[in-house]
Amino acid sequence: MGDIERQTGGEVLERTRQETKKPELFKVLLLNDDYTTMDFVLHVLETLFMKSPAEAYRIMMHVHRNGRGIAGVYPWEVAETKAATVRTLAADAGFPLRAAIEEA
Ligand code: TYC
Repeated sequence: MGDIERQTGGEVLERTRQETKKPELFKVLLLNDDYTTMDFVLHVLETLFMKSPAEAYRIMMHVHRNGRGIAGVYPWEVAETKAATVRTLAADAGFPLRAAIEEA
């Protein structure tokens, strides 16, 4: 008989410690501003977030009208990298486009 069974008279021990599982997926959000061109946002959505032209247009207009919108949903490391790349592309192009990450 194993140690645990000896100690518990054969009962199955249950794990009592609370397992706090980290969320698996994160939304990358684009934030609206008054200076980034619509064309640039479309370019980012098509090339970095791999959206079709129609879907990119839909997301861009949603952000334009509502202030923010979801560019994509990814595991943590991918979401972080995509958001960082948005910031680099925007800064290089001289636009203030911002990206944020949120639990999905
Ligand atoms: N509001 C911008 C404009 O009118 C367009 C825009 C859309 C900017 C989405 C940022 O995340 C954004 N040129």
